[in-house]
Amino acid sequence: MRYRGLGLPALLLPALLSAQQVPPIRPDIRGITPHGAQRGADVEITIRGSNLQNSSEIRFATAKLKAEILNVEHNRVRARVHLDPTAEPGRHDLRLVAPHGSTIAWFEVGARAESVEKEPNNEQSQAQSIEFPVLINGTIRPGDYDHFKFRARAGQTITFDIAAKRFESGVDSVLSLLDENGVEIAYNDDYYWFKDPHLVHKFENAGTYVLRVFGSGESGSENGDYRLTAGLMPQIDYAMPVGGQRGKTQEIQLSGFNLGAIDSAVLGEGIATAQVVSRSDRAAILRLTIPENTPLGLYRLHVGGATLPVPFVVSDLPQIAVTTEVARRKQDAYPVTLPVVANGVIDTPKAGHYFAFRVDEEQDVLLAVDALRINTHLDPIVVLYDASGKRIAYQDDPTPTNSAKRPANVDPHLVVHLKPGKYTAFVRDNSFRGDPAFAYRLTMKRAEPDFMPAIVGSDETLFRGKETIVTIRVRRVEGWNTPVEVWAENLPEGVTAPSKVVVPTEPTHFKGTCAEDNILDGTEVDFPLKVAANAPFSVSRIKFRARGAMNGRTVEHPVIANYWWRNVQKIWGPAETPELYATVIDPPELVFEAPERVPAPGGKATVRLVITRLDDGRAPLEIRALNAPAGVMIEPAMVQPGATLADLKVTATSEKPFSIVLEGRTAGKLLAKSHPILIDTAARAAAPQVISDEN
Ligand SMILES: [Ca+2]
Ligand SMILES: [Ca+2]
Ligand SMILES: [Ca+2]
Repeated sequence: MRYRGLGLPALLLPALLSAQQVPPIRPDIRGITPHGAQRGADVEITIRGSNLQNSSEIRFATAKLKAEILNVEHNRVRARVHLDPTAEPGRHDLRLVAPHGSTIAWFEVGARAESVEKEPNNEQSQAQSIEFPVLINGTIRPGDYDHFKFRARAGQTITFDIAAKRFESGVDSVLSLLDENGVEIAYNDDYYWFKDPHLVHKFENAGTYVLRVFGSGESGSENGDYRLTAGLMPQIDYAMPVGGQRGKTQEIQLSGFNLGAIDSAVLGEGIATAQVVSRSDRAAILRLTIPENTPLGLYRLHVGGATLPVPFVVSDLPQIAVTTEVARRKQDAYPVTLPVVANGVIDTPKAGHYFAFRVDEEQDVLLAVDALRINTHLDPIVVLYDASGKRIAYQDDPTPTNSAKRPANVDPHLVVHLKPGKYTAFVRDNSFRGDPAFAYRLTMKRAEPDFMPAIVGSDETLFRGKETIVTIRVRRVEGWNTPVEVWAENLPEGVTAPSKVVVPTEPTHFKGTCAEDNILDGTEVDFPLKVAANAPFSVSRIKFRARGAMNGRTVEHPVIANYWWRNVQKIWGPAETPELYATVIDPPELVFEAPERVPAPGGKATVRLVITRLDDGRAPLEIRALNAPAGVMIEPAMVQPGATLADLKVTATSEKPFSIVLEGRTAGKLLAKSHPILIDTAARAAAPQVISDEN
C-alpha cells in the first residue's frame, strides 16, 4: 500500500512532504488468545495489536460465527465469540472494524473441547496433567517452557500437533517428548512449511511422560499463542485420491495412524457425508458421492475425531490413484488417458512416478502438480520425455521459496506444445526426498488457457485528498498469453479509479532475499484509487473484476482479495470475502510512533518518539504530556520543522508505574495524541525486559 499526495501545488509543499509516507495507522492484529474455540461454544477472546482504539465491530464471513466487543483499548480488544454448533471446523477470517480502517486475522473453529495452559509450568516438576484427547491454548513468552504430563500405555501411538505460525502467531515453536527421567525420546521443530512442529510417537513402554513446548532458541512473544492438539485420535496423512469427480461415487483410502475408530467423514460444510467401508489402525476406506452441483475447488474433508481436516479437491476430471510399485519404472510407466488427475504418494527417498500417455492431435498439454496447495511437504518437479526417452520439458518451482515478500509456489505448472505421439511424464521430489505423507496430484490434460486475478491484501484505509495504490496480481495459467484488463466496481462516493488498468503479459521481476533476480509467477500492476478532498467518510466493499480474451474466447473473473500474512510478509491464499474493505478517512496531520512501555529505573525515563508530520510542517511542534500524575515531571519537547525524532525526559518520585498520553501542537493547534505509554518505574536498571515479536 502506498499513498501519494494529490492536487497540491508543488511549490506550497517542501520536497520532504510531497514524498511523505504515512505510517500505518489502521488496526493491526498481532495476536489472539485463544486463537480458536470449539463449535457450539461461547468464548471470550483477547485480540492484541496496535491502533485498535475505537474498534466497533468484529465481522465473520460466515453467519455461523458472531462476536460482540466487550472492551477496547489501543492495544487490546476483548470480545465474546459465539460459535454455532454447525460451524465448519477449520480456519475462518475474523475482521476487526474501526473508524480508521479494518484488518483480518484467522480464527479456528474446532470440533473438540478446549482448555488453557496454567503457568507456572516452566519446570518438568510443574508439568500440567492432561488427559487425551486434548486441545490446549497456550502462549510462549521469551524463555518460556510449557510442560504437560500424561500417561501412555505400551504400544499406543500419540499425535502432538502445534498450530502457531500457521495462525500468524509470534512464536517458532518446538516440541520435545521426555520420559520420567527427563530424557528426551522424541523431538520436532519445523514439520510444516512455516515452522510449526508435529510429532507422532509410538510408545514402546507404559509410563508417565512429559511433553515440552518451547520457542526455537528460547524465542517467544506476548503474541506467541499456540494451539496444541494431542491424543490417540485418528492422524490422517492423506486421502487417496486427494480429490474426486463431482457427480460420481468413489472410494477414498485414508492413510495414517489410529484410524480404527473412524466412524464418519463430511466434505466441506455438510456438502456430502462419506460412508466408512472398512477401517483398521493404519488405513480406512470411505465411499463418497460428490453432488453434481458442488462448486469446483479445494475443500476440507472432516473425518470424525481426526487431528486435522484433510485437504480434498473437487474436480471435473477423472481421478486415478497409483502406488510406487506400479509407476516406479520409466520402461513400464503407468498408462493413462488424458484428461486425468493422477494421485500418488512419493513414499520413499528417490521414488518417482512415471505415466505414459498418447497425444492424437497436435495440442498444448498441461502437466500441473498440486502439493503445497494440498498442504503436503513434497517439493515436486515434473519432467516430460518423448517416445525416444529424451527429456523435452521440465519444471520445478514457478516462484522460488526464498523470494522475499513474494508468495512461494513450489507446485509445477508446465504447458508444452506436443505433436501426436507417445510421451512419458515423471514426478518426484526436487531433492529426492520421500515420506509416507508426500501425497500429490498430477493433472494431465489439454491446456485451457485461463488466469487467476488477486488483490494483494484485503483492506485499505483511503485518505481524503490522496491516492492509494492497490496491488493487483494476475497469474496466468494453462498457457494464457494475452493482456488482462482490471476494473473496479462499487466505488464509494468521492473515490475514482481508471476505467481499466491493463495487466501486460510480461511477468514481474523482483529481487530475492540475496538480491538475486527472480521472476514472479504472474504480473503485478498498480491500481490507483483517488479520493476527493470532500469524499464522505465511509466503509465499503470495493469489487474488482478482470477480463481477457484469447483464441476468440473471452474469460471474466472476480478479483479475489488475498490474505497478507504478516509473520512471513507474504500473501497467502484467498480471504473468505473477495472484495477489498475500504475505509475513507481524513489523513492524519501528525503520527506518533511511541513505545508501549518505557522502563524507568530509579524513576527516570526517556521516551523516544518517531514523528511523522503531514501538516505543512513549517512551525515548530510542541509535545507535552496530558495527564502527568502528582510527583511526576515531564519536560515538554520542542521539535523543529524537518526533525523526525523527539526525546521526552520523565522524572518520577513515586514507585508506582503509571501511564502518560502525549499530545502534539503547532501554533496552538492540536494535531495528534499518542496512545497511552506505560512508564514502568518498577523496572530494574540492569535488565530491561524486551518484548519482541521477532523470531
Ligand atoms: Ca506458557
Ligand atoms: Ca511456561
Ligand atoms: Ca519450529
